[in-house]
Amino acid sequence: MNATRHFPGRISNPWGARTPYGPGQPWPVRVDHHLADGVAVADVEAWVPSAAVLHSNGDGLDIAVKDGAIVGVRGRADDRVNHGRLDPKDLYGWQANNSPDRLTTPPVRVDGRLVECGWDEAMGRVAAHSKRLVADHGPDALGFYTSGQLFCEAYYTLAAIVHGAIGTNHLDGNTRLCTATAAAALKESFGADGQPGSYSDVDHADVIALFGHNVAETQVVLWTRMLDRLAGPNPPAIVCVDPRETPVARAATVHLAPLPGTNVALMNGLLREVIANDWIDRAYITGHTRGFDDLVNRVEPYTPDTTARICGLSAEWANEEHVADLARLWNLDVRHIPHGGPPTHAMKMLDLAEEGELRMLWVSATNPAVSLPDLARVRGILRRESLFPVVQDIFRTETAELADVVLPAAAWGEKTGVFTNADRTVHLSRKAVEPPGQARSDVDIFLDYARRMDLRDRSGAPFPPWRDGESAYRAWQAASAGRPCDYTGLSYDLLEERGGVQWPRDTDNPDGTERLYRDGRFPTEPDYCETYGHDLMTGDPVDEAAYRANDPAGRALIKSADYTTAPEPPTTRLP
Ligand SMILES: Nc1nc2c(c(=O)[nH]1)N[C@H]1C(S)=C(S)[C@@H](COP(=O)(O)OP(=O)(O)OC[C@H]3O[C@@H](n4cnc5c(=O)[nH]c(N)nc54)[C@H](O)[C@@H]3O)O[C@H]1N2
Ligand SMILES: Nc1nc2c(c(=O)[nH]1)N[C@H]1C(S)=C(S)[C@@H](COP(=O)(O)OP(=O)(O)OC[C@H]3O[C@@H](n4cnc5c(=O)[nH]c(N)nc54)[C@H](O)[C@@H]3O)O[C@H]1N2
Ligand SMILES: [Mo]
Repeated sequence: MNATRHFPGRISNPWGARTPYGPGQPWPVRVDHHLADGVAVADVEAWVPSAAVLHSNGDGLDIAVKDGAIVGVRGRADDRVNHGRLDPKDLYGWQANNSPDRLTTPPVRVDGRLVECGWDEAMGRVAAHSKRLVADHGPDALGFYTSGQLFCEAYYTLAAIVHGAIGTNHLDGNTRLCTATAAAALKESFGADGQPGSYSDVDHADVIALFGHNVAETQVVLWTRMLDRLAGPNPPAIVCVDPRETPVARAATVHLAPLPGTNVALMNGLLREVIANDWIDRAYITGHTRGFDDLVNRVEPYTPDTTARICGLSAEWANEEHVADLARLWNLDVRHIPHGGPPTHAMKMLDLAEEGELRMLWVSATNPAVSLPDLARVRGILRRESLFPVVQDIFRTETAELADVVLPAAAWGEKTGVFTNADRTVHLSRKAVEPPGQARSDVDIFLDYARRMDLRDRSGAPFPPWRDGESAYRAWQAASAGRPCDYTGLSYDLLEERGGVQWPRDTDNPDGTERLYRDGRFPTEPDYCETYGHDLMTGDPVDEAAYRANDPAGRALIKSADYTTAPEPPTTRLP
């Protein structure tokens, strides 16, 4: 029925052949695969369930294994995210696993050069250095900078070690450069950061608006879903807001190209039009939201003319109760868990390192010597004598070259773990092959560190109490119970059997939850919300008393802001 296809031209045509469909119809299955040269499907010894981790789309796939090595991938026809399709990163990204320049043995810096040694020497140095810094300068001398590309088991373990046992707030991720803005906005409006919608919304939408999202090139499989709707009967209209002429812009019904950094003015202008034309559901707004009147006043000055002029168009971690819950769960002293303010911003950690306050920075699965802003300064700080950088990666990256200790990690396909995509779909990725040389999974590296640091809970038992990825995941499931992102129903076995499932999965939603807030109730109650929010203009946090006094009682919070000019407006030299 569904021929498995091999597209040799998938780099030049990332989206593959069209399978058109109409509104409300199921998206047809198209199973893509790619195998190494000379390997036939019949040669594959095992297909190991996994999903793509190289972008936040989470395409379900199986890893092909032969003679203990990854030899290819095949899309999962039954996966809700991709219905079998794979993009170029999915099809070819696994080749990096087999690359000869993978890190296999931990190097440490000796007389200015990185010299390979064993794990004992490398981790021994990291633990000894950490202990010395904590003793001499306190836990805030240590900083940790991680990634959005690891598995849930590794993050939860790292967070438990850093916030729980070491007790520093200096933990940030590359998501700071990335989707942290969207997560923060969701918390401000809905009290929690789960994305309310679902990729299956594409199947019935009349209009798809893509605001500064070049989905065609960055979430390729999601764009094929949109292209298949566009090729079918009654296609949706595409609205693209992007200063550049992207493939999305070329396919769009309407393309608005505002000057970079003028989005707030444009959105305010669009909201003013929507309100002025009464294209709104007043009963829903009254019943389920707070702040609409403020919004009306705020957007009033953004007439089409004003908006067009500005845009250059022709037109946290803040809820005390949650911290106490964590302390109970982890059996730690609540005073030990830093929660006076949000975790330290990555750029702030670099400021602290420059000032000599931060003396160790442990970087995992991110390459800040390439991806942070102001690179000359970043590299200068990483080279400072007073800083002890530890880099945990699968390759000897630009950042690793500046490290005092480099820890070789097992890559995707070489370890088992769970991760979640942009529409809340949770996937399990099973270990398919052994990691090269002495490389170890990220969660095992963090747990080894915790043991060498001799971290303990209040009753003196080793902390974290879990031993490996699977037990870390069970601890995370327990921590998520009753929270908006409840993972308790998403066991490894269930995920292996079903492919992707959207959190939360509970007795009411045995197949996972397609859309959040269908009943118009939002997790904004003061005892349940993840943040009390901020003033969007000044950034000042709203305090608990003020939030309680104006209890939204399960309504969503409509917040608005005036347009302000960007701190660094585009110039002809830096467009
Ligand atoms: N092939 C590939 N895919 C990837 C990745 C990758 O490295 N390679 N990375 C993954 C990751 S980590 C992420 S976060 C996603 C990112 O995916 P996207 O969100 O699509 O991000 P970008 O391509 O960085 O930017 C999207 C668009 O925003 C436009 N833009 C810039 N400034 C403005 C502005 O002020 N207003 C508006 N409206 N638009 C603006 C840019 O012209 C650009 O076309 O991609 C993921 N997918
Ligand atoms: N100029 C510019 N800068 C940008 C962006 C941009 O568009 N332009 N985009 C921004 C965005 S959205 C993002 S998300 C960031 C991304 O920036 P980075 O986080 O630096 O992105 P990557 O290069 O993907 O780095 C990931 C690192 O993790 C390693 N790695 C892969 N798998 C594993 C594993 O299993 N374990 C371990 N320990 N390591 C692993 C890889 O070898 C790689 O070195 O860049 C941001 N910076
Ligand atoms: Mo990103």
